Amino acid sequence: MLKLYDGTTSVCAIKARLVLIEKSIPFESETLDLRAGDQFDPAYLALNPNAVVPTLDDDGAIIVESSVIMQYLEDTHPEPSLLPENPVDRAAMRIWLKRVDDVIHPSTGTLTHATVYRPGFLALSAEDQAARLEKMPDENRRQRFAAVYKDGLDAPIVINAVHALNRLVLDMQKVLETSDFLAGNAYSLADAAVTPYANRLFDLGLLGLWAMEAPRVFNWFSAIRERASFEPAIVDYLTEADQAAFRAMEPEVPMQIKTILDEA
Ligand SMILES: N[C@@H](CCC(=O)N[C@@H](CS)C(=O)NCC(=O)O)C(=O)O
Repeated sequence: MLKLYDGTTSVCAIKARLVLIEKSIPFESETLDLRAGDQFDPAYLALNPNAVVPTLDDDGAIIVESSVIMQYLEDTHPEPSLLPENPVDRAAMRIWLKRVDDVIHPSTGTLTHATVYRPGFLALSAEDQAARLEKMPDENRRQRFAAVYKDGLDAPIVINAVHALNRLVLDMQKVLETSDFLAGNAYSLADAAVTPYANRLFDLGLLGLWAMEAPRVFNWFSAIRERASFEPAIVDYLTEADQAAFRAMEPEVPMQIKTILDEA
């Protein structure tokens, strides 16, 4: 059986889980505790040297990178197809996947770690904080996390992250004015790739900031939440501790983000 190394709230792992569940592919989850640092375990690093989830083990074939995993699952389990039929929509789907990887994922990570996960990091001793950052193999990632743990929403990189997410929602609105889904009129890998990020904006209490400007995004998100894959891929994985971490977020965060948007 396929084995997915994942994390409960991990946006990238959710991309993989959505595709597995949309395609009714049986799989076993090996859930890593990312806050406890399971991703730095040498046995896991041997599978994924980037020290991130998800990682897919298909009978010994190790596949990393969430967008690659999604497309691998499409190749190995082509039915039901999550590829748009025509090449133009297919190209649009690939652009969404690329945008998520290049821009939306780091921007969302910046925002989530500056708000939800910062208190847990700051509660560590200075030595443990330094050790935790040092373990991250990717220098850019390490610098980004160090900046948001130090300054929270005041870190200068937060401004770029908020603008990137603003552009995402507005571009989704534009596309959804003429089609039911992000890459044509059928659900595709593009929708699965963007879902965890829209859901994270929702969980951070931020999606409402675009209620007036992006009504189609709200319709799309409602339709996504009603799909049979949403609960088992996202909601059912949340632990009490995950929910408590999101609930403990400072209530003024949405206003702070709105201020950044208004200052643009
Ligand atoms: N480009 C990678 C990014 C994976 C990634 O950043 N995963 C996060 C969870 S969404 C992670 O494992 N973080 C570990 C950490 O925070 O140390 C992918 O798409 O698979």
